[in-house]
Amino acid sequence: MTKRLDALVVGAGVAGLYQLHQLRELGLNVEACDAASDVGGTWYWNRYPGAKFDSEGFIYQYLFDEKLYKDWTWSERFPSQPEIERWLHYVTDRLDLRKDITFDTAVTKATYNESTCRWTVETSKGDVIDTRFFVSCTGMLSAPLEDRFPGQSSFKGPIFHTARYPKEGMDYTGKRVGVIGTGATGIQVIQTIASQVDQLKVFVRTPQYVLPMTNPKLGPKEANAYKARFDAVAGNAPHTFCGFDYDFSHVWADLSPEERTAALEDAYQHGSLKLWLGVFAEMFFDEDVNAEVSSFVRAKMEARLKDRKLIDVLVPQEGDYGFGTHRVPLESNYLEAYLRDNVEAVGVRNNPITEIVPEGVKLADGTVHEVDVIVMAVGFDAGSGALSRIDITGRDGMKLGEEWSKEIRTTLGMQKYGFPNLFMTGAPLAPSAALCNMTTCLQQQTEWITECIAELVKNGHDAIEPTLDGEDTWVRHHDEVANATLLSKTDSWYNGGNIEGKPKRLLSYAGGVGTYRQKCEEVVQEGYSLFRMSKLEESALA
Ligand code: NA7
Repeated sequence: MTKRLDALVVGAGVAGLYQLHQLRELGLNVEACDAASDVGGTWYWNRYPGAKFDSEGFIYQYLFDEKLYKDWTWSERFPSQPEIERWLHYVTDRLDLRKDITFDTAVTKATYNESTCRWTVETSKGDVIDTRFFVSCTGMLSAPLEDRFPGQSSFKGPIFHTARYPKEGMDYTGKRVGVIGTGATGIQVIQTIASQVDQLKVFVRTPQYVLPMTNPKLGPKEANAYKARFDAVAGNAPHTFCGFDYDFSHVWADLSPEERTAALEDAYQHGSLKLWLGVFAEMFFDEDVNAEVSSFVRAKMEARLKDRKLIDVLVPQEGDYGFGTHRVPLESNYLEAYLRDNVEAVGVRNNPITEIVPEGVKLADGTVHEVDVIVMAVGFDAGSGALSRIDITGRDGMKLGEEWSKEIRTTLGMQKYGFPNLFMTGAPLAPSAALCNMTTCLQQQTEWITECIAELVKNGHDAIEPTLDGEDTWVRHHDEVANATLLSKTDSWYNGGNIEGKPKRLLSYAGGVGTYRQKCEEVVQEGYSLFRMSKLEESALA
């Protein structure tokens, strides 16, 4: 039997939970579904050892409800996955969301019907849903690159992607473990399991700049102190460059060399992402500034590693790529893990992994590194991946996956030309994980979508879709901002460079969270410029 809804929210993570709440408050007949067996999204799937925030807990929370915020207490500055998952359960229960969420249900197909301005959505359970609004909260980093190497299925031990880590955990005692990948995820895994395993081989391709995390436990005094700052945080974070509590604090040209070093040192000691996103904005635009900041971070890393061979494999060298031009991970004694006798860094930049064989990991020169378990921290098809993996057909038979395999375009990152009444969060060309505290961005995007749907309903319209001109305008602006930065020059998941053949474009909007919010508001004030709202009879004729 076909279920009829006003809105279907796909995903029950940070965005989906709040989106469901808002659309329900609006009075819509709305439900959510999720492929997972419970709420959490990213924090449901990424349960690998050491998974945790790189954002401070107090800033990652929802800011729309002061009591909801203050009734939850974090136990440490950068909480770990189990605590984060518990927080999302707390939110779900407080907002009584569970009754409207169907779990273990993936959307497999969605087709727009021009004669009704509605979507027909099919799920892995065989359900068919007829909905006016199809709201994707599927996450920016939720399509794992699971099949990365030939021969994976031949491996004789457990092999898994970090985002599909076994729920029951793994006992590493006496095991020889291989970890492939040293992005933010691999680093958390490596520093956590190094002392648990018999032997750890880390396969390192591109060296990675890292910053140390300072992660004190929070007692009642510290918790009360951060909660007392609620108004300041809620007022400030949505308007900063990256949605954190801090913003760029210094102007490079105004400082002497000594003052610059002092500012960098001060931010380094903060033990957060501040050195990256809260000191010098010039670092993102000016190659000379970037080179100096890169050399500051490099010196810190080299001093900890000491060993030249390790430095060559693990530390980006001059001319490699600039600090902060892709995701900077925080770490806790990650570099020191390589100083242990049971840990080996295997450089695979010039001797790549060619295949997985039953005994382990085989490199181009024929060497086989024998291991019992392989952890693949190899990343995601970011931004466009989750929706491209669903068979989505819009107007005139347009397929979203096909469109994005040619060029990744959206309007404000929240809609796509040719796909009326499809709304997206955490999608390409909006600020997202790359350069934004995720909860700050997702709150704003879901609120914008709710306001847009309310406006549409109020005016008796049936459909909204970007105009082609509108989409061109946004893509042009996005590219102008992106190309003025050094971000587009480094390949990583930020620009699709981690996947062969993926069209390149910076996936996250680089103009800043505050600016993006302002632009979204301007579009509303201008009567949804960039978009076209239509009534059923008009849209059927169009
Ligand atoms: P990332 O940041 O995309 O990192 C993936 C890592 O895996 C990175 O070190 C890659 O090296 C490595 N990788 C990928 N493919 C290969 C092959 N074929 N051989 C060797 N090494 C490989 O993913 P994460 O999960 O760490 O982080 C994603 C985001 O999730 C993170 O930024 C947070 O925002 C949350 P490469 O750099 O491509 O040489």
